[in-house]
Amino acid sequence: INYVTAGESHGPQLTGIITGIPAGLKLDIKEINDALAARQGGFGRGDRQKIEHDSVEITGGVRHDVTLGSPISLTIQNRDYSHWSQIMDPISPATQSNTLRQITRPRPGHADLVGGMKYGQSDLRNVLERSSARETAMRVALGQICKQLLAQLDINLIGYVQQIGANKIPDQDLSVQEINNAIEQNDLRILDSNFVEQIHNSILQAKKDGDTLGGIIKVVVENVPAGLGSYISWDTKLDGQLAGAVMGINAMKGVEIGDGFAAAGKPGSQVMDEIDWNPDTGWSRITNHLGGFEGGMTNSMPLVIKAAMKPIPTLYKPLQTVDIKTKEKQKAQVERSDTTAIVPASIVVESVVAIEIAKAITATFEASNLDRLEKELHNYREELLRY
Ligand code: EPS
Repeated sequence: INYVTAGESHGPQLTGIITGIPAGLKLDIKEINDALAARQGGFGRGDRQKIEHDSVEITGGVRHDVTLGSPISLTIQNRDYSHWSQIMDPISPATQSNTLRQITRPRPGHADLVGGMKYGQSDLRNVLERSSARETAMRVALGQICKQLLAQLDINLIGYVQQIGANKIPDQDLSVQEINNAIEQNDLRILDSNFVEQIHNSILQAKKDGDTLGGIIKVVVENVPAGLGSYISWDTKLDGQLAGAVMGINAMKGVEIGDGFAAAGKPGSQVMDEIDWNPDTGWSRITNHLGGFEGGMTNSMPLVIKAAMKPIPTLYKPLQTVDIKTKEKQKAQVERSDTTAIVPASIVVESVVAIEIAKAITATFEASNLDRLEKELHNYREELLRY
């Protein structure tokens, strides 16, 4: 599986192409659109989402709802383009009137300044438009195709929010289904709805202060067979690939597998997961401190991946910057933005994790056709049971 996305935040549309999805997968478009809607939602979003109603159009690789094994191409319209059609026009040469709304005061923490330096841009809009998290809508659409593929193989996953700003929600050891039931009860994708009011207030307070909030996201993946990824070379370790994909999401500053950083301060006896065996269910671990990975390989325990998201860099009460044209000290550009995007980001993290697991599965087993892949995986699971 490989994928690429294209498109600017206020350009005509987002485009995505994914290759390597087996033939014969029945796609549920409504489910993809539901995930896109969920990514648009969550308390703390700004006004852009009142304009957008993301839904996916499939333009290749699928016939009568079923994948063909060929590259799948998707588009998502940017409704906001109607307000930007001159400024973001892909074809017409630049004139005075279609180059209004230039950005010259880079926001600290955003791609603006370094992107401008690297690509030689005098209008930082040329950086902002692509570095915007708008692009993650397409990663969600592609990721949800992979999530549907994994569901066919009895592998299920979910992403949820564990911390928003300084508000930590006590974590619980729950199944994917139980997590889903709990987070559906509120607009923060958190396990315990008793925290909702307190967190709403802190988001509202941040908004009032012209400030923003980050947070922590956790993804759990269930029923992954042992042995995806490999210890044989650094770049075949699946935990490394997952960490790379998660860090590749806008605003991510940290990734943990299992107990992660906390494991560093504990003695080994409290970190290693003792091995067990049972004739009916095969090999397992008594605990899961290592988050389902040993030697860069899945070990059949649930995968536990956490991501730390920094607060959004666009501040309504802007920080100091320097204008790239005048070199004068100024306040940074203020753009319409969100107070927090931690809820949408939890769906984005879930989606890229789905892509990486699907990638590992389709690289490990013959995956031209879903039926064959199902049989191969079934045989492999049986073989592991007898090991
Ligand atoms: C973003 C700024 C806001 C967000 C946007 C990401 O958009 P705008 O500049 O149009 O107000 O709403 O996120 C999305 C559009 C999205 O779909 O997630 C930014 O600067 O990164």
